[in-house]
Amino acid sequence: MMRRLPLLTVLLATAMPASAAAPRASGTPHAVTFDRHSVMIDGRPTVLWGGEFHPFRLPSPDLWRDILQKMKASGYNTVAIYFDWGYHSPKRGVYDFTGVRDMDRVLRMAAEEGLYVITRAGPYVNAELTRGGFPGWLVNQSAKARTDDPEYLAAADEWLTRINAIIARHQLTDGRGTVILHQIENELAVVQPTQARYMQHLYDKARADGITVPIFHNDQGRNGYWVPKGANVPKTVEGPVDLYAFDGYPGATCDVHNRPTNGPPAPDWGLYGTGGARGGASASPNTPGFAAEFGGGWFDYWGSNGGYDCNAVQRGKRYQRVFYGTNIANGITVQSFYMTYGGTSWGWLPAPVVYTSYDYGAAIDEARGLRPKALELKQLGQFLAAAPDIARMDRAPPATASDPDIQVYHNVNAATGARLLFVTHKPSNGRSDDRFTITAALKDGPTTFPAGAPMRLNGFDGKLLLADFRLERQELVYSTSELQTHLPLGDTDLALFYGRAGEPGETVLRYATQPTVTGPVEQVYDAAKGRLRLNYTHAGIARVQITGGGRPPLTLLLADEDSAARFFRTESAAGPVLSHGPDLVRSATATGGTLALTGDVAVAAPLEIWGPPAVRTLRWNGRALPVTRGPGDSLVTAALPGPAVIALPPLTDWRQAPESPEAQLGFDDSRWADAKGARQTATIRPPVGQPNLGMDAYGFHEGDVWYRGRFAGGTDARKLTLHYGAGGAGMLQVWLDGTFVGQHELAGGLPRPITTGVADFVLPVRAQAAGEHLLSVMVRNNSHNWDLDTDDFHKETRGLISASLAAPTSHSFAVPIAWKIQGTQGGEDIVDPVRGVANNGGLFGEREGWHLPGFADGGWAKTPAPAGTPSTAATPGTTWYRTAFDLGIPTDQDATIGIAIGNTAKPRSDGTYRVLIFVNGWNMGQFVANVGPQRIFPVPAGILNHRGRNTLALAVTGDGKAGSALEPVKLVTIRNVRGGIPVAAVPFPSWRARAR
Ligand code: IPT
Repeated sequence: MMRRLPLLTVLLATAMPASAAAPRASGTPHAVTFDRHSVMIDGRPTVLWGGEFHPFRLPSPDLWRDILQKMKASGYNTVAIYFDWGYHSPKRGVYDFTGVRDMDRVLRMAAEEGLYVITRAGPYVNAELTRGGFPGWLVNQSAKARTDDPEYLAAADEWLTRINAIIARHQLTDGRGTVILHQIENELAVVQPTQARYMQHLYDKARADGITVPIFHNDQGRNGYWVPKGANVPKTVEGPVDLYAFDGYPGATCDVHNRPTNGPPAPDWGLYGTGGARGGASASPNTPGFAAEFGGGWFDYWGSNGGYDCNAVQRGKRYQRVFYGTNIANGITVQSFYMTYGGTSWGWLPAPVVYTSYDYGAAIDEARGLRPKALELKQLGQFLAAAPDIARMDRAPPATASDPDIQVYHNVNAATGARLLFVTHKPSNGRSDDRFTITAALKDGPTTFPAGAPMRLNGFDGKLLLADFRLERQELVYSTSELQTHLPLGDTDLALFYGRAGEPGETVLRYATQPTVTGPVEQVYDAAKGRLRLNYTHAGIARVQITGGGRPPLTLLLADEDSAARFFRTESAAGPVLSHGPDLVRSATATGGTLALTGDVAVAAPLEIWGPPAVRTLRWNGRALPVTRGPGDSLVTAALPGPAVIALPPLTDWRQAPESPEAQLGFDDSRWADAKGARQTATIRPPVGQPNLGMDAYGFHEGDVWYRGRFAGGTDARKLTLHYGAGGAGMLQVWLDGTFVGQHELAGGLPRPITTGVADFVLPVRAQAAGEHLLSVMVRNNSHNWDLDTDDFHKETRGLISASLAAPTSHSFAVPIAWKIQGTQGGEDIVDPVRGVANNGGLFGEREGWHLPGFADGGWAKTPAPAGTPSTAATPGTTWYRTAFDLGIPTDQDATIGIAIGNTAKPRSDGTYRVLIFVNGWNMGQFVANVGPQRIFPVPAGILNHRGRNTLALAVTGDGKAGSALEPVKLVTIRNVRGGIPVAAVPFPSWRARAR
């Protein structure tokens, strides 16, 4: 039963921008336009507050909803999604949008969960993906990528025709979805005429394919590249876009030892900027400030010391307030944080610059848990939703602080009169502890506040304050506390303000006559000005009731920062609901007097809610809960139970089998391709006269590739030199006539990894004996480079580039070698279309299906545990281990279980080996013992069967030296809550079912 709203509320509601309303696929078309301030939906200025999420980095489609719900609950109204061309296309003309690749599904879910979507379809995306998202087969084009060369355009159009059609089905503009903006290309920083024509082609193609929302490009920094035509701003490059957007990752980072560095202050990339296109003021004055990517963490690299937790802190709490707050003050009304959920670069997705985990230090960690910074983001996002006036602000007369170490940005919305006062240190990376007052020309005239105890800014911090602001049916003169949210509760209004624990706060409201105030605050009523001043200290949650004074009653919740961060706001059909207690509130459904909430509990706590007055009974995750009246107008339950501890089985009953039979003389390679004459498109080429050995030319793009080379023995057959390309922390292994000769690894991770190398081996003397000899070489290709600089870097050769066998002093290629090559089973005609192109390389075991559930490993040797003891000493080459285990995670719990290898406290081992980890046939990542840093590999529910049988297969490749055996392997619980959402098993075709 809904109460009738007073007329004033109805009027305010219709004037409310859409950012306050949840977007849905309503069937009703919406106009998406923009002006210099903001994007507008049906004419209503709207701040888009977004975060990046890559469905391809979470190969369990039901969990996409989990991420989207967590984003929504964390205050976002927008999700930005890259689409990875290569993920969908194993072969020219072959595309797959099913299962884990069902992009219709993620766009549908985003609409169902009430998030706008920014689609970023490439063709090039970067994103720390192998080839920056280009498909494997594209490296075989001689046309330069990201130009208007017809060969490249024809390939790009294959992809665009398909992905544009999917996106076009989910646009806000026709009411069938919530796609609101669309990006073409990504960071195209070469701006020659061929790129201009290419951009025009992409724009025209998107329009021809039915994309009707505004189109933009993401500039690599504020270069002014690809700004809308007609603004004539010096030093900019105009192009076929409707909006100009840029990315930026300013601020503090972490050094190689994970020590925080004190970075520069937050840049003024909008209203307060100076210096033209590259400096401050907009490169595109007629379109909104738009940061298509702004640092929400940073990626981590092979050989690091494990930088994600440090990045989460450096680009986390307080950084967000200072940097994102500075953006807000600069009128950047479209902001999207990269990443919000990074996830996992499973299989062969990662670019050489990253390892398996793409956690990114993002607000939602790889195991799908909310980091503390997510709770702060929620406060910022809810603030923007609560203050839609911010979508349309300009600089107001300067406000000053009484302390020179403090700066105050002062903006005003000319239509509503609302003011934003953003307070930071001067410069904003200052860390001093300051107490001060602010003087600003408010509606009432020049005002110095607070009147009570001075404001405080202690350390690296920023505060977004409001003044002259309409808050439901109340009028805020100013507050030194930050607004988190406000909502109507029938006849009463509620507002939640917060501040740093222990700091003073002052809130002034306008009342025609003196109201009655109850609660732990000091009050002063100024009858002349009609203003009520409240003074208090932020500690816990103070509840204040204000009645009378000529307005509807107001409940003020005045909380300290951390207490406020635990409130969730959800929208039910009967009105908004504010909840406190659970660790996540996903949804609220009102039916009559019952309010049904869903969410997660990590630690048992009572639930307290403020919601529509008709609500009398509560349900939590489907169960009815007895409620009592809380203090004021809330309802309170007994403690909601936390999760039960999950008992994980030890991994026992292993079976083990050696592989690398390709090294043996008797191995049959008669069906392998001759590596002698393929077309050459790679950027690194062999010396003249040498064959093209690069794996891609033979249709093998991912993971391992094998070569067998035959030569005639002789005195020159002494020194073998192999030039090869293998991506980040890649390697090769060499055998002569079945005997292991050695291996070579691409040294070091470093932020920019070494991706090619030259390996020298002195061959055993038997190579000099007359007759035919066999070289067997396995190259572990840890992926292709990105094409960040538009220089075809993604075409750098993988596999062998050239081979020379000669006397040590000779520079001739004395001994000819006839090579054969074999990689992924089927090459581009992948044999496992369910798991897809990223799942498999060309290990013998992969070609034979040893990684798959149901593979008959009964004939393999039993081994108690694949631990690195002398009795299980390693052999050079690859050895497989298989086991199965059962899980029985309670149905009402959500957990993330990981596979852990060795001593998880250390980033690196002494042994030289690496492991491909297959869970139910899905390649969940690579452990490289001597490089690191990742030792725990989260496996998403759905890939992992939480309630039943699982198969684990490990392909261990090492140098065979003592100490290079596999270290102990175990299951670990990374995260565990009571709650979650239903997750269906991701299909895991077994060995029997496999097409062979
Ligand atoms: C920029 C890219 O647009 C994005 O795809 C991703 O690579 C990201 O940043 C870094 O994680 S790259 C730019 C900062 C050079």
